[in-house]
Amino acid sequence: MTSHSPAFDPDAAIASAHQDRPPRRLTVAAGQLGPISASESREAVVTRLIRMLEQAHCAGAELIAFPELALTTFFPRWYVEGEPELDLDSFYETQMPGPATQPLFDRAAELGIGFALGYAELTPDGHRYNTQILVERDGSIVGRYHKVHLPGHREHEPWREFQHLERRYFEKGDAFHTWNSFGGVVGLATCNDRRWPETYRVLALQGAELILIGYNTPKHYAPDPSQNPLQGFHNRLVMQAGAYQNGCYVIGVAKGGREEGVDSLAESCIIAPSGTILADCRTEADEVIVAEIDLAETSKYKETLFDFERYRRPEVYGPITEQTGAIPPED
Ligand code: CDT
Repeated sequence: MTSHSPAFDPDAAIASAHQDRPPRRLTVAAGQLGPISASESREAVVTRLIRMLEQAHCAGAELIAFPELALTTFFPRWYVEGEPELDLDSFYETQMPGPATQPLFDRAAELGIGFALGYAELTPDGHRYNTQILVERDGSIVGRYHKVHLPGHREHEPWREFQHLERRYFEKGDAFHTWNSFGGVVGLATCNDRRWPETYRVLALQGAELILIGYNTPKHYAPDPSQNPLQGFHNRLVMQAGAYQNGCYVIGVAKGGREEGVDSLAESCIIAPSGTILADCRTEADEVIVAEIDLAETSKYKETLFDFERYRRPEVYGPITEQTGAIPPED
């Protein structure tokens, strides 16, 4: 007589393990900015940020993500040499918090809401970065990130309608980071980083469950304007894929609208690890969106299809870190 013991079903085991996992709920927000003019003061911008912080808090949020370079106009659109009326240094922060930003930190700590904020940083030893910080609910800075992928160009290119001189005005960051915060593992990335799959994967390999991405994306792409009508599609395509393929929540938050004559994409959104959109902005102005997420839900993807430990094949991925450009086969 044969006895049949029930076959081990790994998917059922994983599903039941998920059911036992306690939820780690967090209400998060994106604080999208409309345009900031070149003449707008830091104080005026900080007032706008505080208003959104308060709205997010009223909606129950404990964390709000603000955009890239959220304290000033997007100044890399100007070539400054030969334009002495533009005082470039005035666009950088030498202190964080500084006199103009301290009220944002104070109000956030008072309300018990954390935030991510992008700004141009000039360090005491003279380095310039496109920086993003993560601030906990008590007002302490838990992480600082320097943008890794700097798009655009270094020299004046007068054939363009406007410049994109991030490669002139910033140095490249040299690492992605995550931090234990907000009851989970949070990572930061900035604008152009979101187009590169390596960004999400390197963050997810450091355990990222929630990735906050601020952006300034002009709708006009001078090197290939055929991409212009696809800007919104590409924005979602990359962030939804990044979320799904790494079992992470992603918040993408824009500074959108027409700023100093340049139209920028808005379309901020909050994305689940399934890749679906939980909330999205409908305007190109200051706008807050909110979603309740459960960080424990990330395990549904991280422990099944994208169980890195079980399925990744790093021994086959050598070219990812060994080369930058493509090397096609020789004839
Ligand atoms: N800020 C930023 O990184 N913007 C880029 C546009 C680059 S076009 C020269 C982006 O990827 O959205």
